[in-house]
Amino acid sequence: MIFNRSQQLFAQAQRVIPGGVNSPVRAFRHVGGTPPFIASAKGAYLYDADGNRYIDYVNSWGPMIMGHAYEPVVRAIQQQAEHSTSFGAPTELEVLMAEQIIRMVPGIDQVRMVNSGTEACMTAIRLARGYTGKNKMIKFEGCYHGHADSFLVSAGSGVATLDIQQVPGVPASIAEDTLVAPYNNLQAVDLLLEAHAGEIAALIVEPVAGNMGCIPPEPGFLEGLQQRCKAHGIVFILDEVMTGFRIAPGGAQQYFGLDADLITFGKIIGGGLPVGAIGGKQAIMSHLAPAGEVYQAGTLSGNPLAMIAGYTLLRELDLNRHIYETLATRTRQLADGLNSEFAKAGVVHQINQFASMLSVFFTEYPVRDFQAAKAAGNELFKQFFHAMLRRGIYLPPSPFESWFVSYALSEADVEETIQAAGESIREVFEHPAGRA
Ligand code: HOZ
Repeated sequence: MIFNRSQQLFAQAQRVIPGGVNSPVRAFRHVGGTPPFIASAKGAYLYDADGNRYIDYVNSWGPMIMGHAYEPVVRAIQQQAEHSTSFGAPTELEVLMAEQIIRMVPGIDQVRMVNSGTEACMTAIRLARGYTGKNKMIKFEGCYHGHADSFLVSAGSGVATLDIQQVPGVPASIAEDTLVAPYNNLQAVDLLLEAHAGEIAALIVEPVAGNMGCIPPEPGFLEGLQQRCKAHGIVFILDEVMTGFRIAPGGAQQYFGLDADLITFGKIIGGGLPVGAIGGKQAIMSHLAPAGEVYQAGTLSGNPLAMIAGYTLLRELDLNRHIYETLATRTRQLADGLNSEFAKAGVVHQINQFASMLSVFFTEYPVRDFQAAKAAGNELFKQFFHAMLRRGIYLPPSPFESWFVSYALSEADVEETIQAAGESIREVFEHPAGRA
């Protein structure tokens, strides 16, 4: 594969953009090498600036659930653009969008649109604090809720990928209000509840973690959190930026039969355009300005292009619910195929799969929390990653990110990926000279 144009662009980018990218994981710092600069994408495939084709397992970190440049979404955006791209004033589309989300996700009374998952989580915490009059919150090691100050403690995603222990610029006075427990560990939560009785405003969790690789919740974990939040008057927040509309039409709230107080959404509800949202119970949501005094605002919030893209995608998902079964089946086929190739090559590994999310960890131990994810064989991951990339398979460039499968991925693509994985793992083991 030739990467000349990407190499040129990366060199050029590093002169004018910090690290050459607009979001850290993209820089390939963890795996090394040059990130392919993407020129276009269609369906299951990405095409880079050198004309290389890749089967995409990043899918813009989740939202491309139907594949890239999905016709109904593209057409809707084109038509809306003719009517202007921003008003900074209310539109009918925002109402339709809120109604659509409320129809699909159980237990939500109201929705506020924002521009990213970060904004959604940041607003959810402010709202929980304003509503309860308390400051502290509980989050889980390796979970990532965007880059607002309060969340950058023991965070996954790029913070874990770059191995940043403490983020400079986050005041200690803010970080100390963030209490951290290991994922899948209710006993640790109980200790925090005891030590900080009456001080905790909110508990936020990724119902299926996707920012320390994919780590599913163990049976009873989410239900246990919800029960403790209700018992202690703590606002229970599900961060569904990754799981929302992906693991089920109504996300984790529906899949696990939960009743969260607030749910945050991102990416997917913009069909790939920049969007986020907070949904939740009226009793809490009514504290947001202008109904209440918890302030939050944005000129681009409810942007018409983002609304039409998201509304079109959500309606398609709502009307074609069979796609969730296909997505899960295809992802299971992928997991089974990878398992068998790694086993044939004698490589110790764990594959965590949940619906259309998946992660490969090169370790013999089950990966159920951040410590286990960090302990998994990262050197092997890097070599495997590059061997796959050379074979046209685009994986997340970090073991701390989940793979995402799209509906555009065919059985033939899955087979191509499994074959590439077999060749890659053999190359890494049998021909060390071929290692990246
Ligand atoms: N933090 C994002 C995934 N969890 C990556 C964002 C990006 O680089 O686009």
